[in-house]
Amino acid sequence: MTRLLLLGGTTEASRLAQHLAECGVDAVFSYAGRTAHPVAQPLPTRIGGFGGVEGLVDYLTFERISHVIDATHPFAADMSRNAIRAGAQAGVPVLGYERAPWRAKEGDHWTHVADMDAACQALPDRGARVFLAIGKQQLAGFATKPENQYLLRLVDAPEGALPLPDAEVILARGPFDAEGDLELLRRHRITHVVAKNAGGAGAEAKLIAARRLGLPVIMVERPALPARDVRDTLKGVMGWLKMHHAVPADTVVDTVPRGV
Ligand code: 3Y8
Ligand code: NAP
Repeated sequence: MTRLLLLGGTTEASRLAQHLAECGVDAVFSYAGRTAHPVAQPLPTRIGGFGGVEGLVDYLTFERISHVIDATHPFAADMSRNAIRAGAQAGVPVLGYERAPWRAKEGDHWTHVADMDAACQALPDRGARVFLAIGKQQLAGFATKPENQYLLRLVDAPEGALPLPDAEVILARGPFDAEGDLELLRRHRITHVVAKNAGGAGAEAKLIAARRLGLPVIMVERPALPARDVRDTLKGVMGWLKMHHAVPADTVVDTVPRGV
């Protein structure tokens, strides 16, 4: 009996949820509860952590989950690591639905760094106008360079003071478009962009805009994950589900992207 757990929170997860709903597959969509009003999904949806690996093992068991599709963001490494471990303990197959990392193209001026501390070190000590397009969970480290000006793009307004003395906040959820991000970088006279190597289309706009303006990008590489089954397209995910007899052999495996 097929019952999928879809760990979401990305554009790809939302597209897969749409396809699974259209195919009538029994699936539950899961958000961490990071944002106040996450986008509604066409599947039954749970919100909040599971309670670590053990909590996820219990969830898989009690909810009789037959397969897990981890379509979380490449920087949601704890969730992915927990899913791999819980799946192994519960005997439930887990697939990573992981978009390929971005690669620098002609005209890009990227500096690759391993983590946020290195990203901060790569910035000038003062006088830079930095677009910190990394959300709000990893801002504290940039307080070591308070003489730069920071532009933050967040999903929800921050509760309380930000750890940066000279920061401006704009609220937006994405997915974003290149024209909008070009206008944003110009309006704020940005000199540097800091980005996570998220991959996918939903956050690439700022990189396209930075290329057109010849701006340097400090690119934070994604955390390493343990070995696991991985597919990077919706068609690949549906093929994996068929291989595991989780969906009927005649299930549609490809869709025309719905605006994403
Ligand atoms: C809660 C669900 C969809 C999913 C849309 C994608 C695209 C827009 C780009 C910039 C970069 C950033 C951030 C970003 C993007 C998509 C995708 C993506 C980056 C939502 C969502 C949730 C989150 C969590 C949030 C983090 C933050 C990161 C903002 C929903 C909108 C910076 C990552 O306030 C907070 O605490 C925000 C936390 C994790 C990173 C951080 O460390 O702060 N995403 N983002 C999910 C949950 O609760 O499970 O609210 O609807 C999803 C999306 N965010 O359905 O179309 O697929 O990548 N999200 C990064 O990539 O650097 C913005 O501004 O250019
Ligand atoms: P994380 O650091 O890897 O996970 C921290 C804890 O949050 C997990 O151990 C788990 O709690 C819970 N969690 C994470 N994702 C969950 C999900 N989809 N459903 C239920 N619980 C979840 O995660 P994160 O980086 O904060 O990301 C949180 C969410 O935002 C994910 O859905 C991710 O796809 C989305 N997102 C993240 C980023 C990013 O830059 N990190 C960007 C875009 C979207 P328990 O241990 O209690 O189970």
